[in-house]
Amino acid sequence: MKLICSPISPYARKAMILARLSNIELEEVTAEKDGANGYVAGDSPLGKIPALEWQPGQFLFDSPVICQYLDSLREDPLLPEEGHPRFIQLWQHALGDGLSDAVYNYRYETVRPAALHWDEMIERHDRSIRNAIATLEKISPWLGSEWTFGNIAIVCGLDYASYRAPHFDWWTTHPKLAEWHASLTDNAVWRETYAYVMTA
Ligand SMILES: N[C@@H](CCC(=O)N[C@@H](CS)C(=O)NCC(=O)O)C(=O)O
Repeated sequence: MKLICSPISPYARKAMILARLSNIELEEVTAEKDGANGYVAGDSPLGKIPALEWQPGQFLFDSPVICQYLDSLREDPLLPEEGHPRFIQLWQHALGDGLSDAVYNYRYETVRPAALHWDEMIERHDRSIRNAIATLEKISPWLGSEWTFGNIAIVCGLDYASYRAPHFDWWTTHPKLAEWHASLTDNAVWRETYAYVMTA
């Protein structure tokens, strides 16, 4: 199967991690951005990545759908089938994705020329990032040190936050979360999918 992606997309990286954990072979194709069209090779009408060619010429999106599909191919799916445990995992996954969304939106508000900055919107995204990280710090003792459906999204969100918004310095200000994060980074799957080159 072909995954249209970018190595720095936290959403695409979730699918890359899940595929590796599940021994699913994906052809990872880096999409090119094309102005107003977004990622044109994405085969998503929204111009976004990731997109997964799950049937010839047919593409699944967005990343939670792709992850649930890849997980459904496993003999032992990570996502519990039903009930409370399922929705806890989906909630944790949404929290990780929500952190990525907030960092993504924050970045696009702040990379504009200063005259176009909208301070209230920057503040809005800043608040989401801080609140998401504070919530993660609180729940970190219960997340466990293995790749669950939720933990995949949380690790991707935190790494993306470290890369795109390093001034938040979440790993210093939230030590329990930093310790939890470290417990999931000493493995081949994390290393193989980590594409960020820190400049600061
Ligand atoms: N909710 C979507 C978000 C995907 C998304 O925003 N991807 C970004 C890359 S990290 C993108 O394609 N941006 C291009 C654009 O919006 O033009 C998902 O989980 O797949």
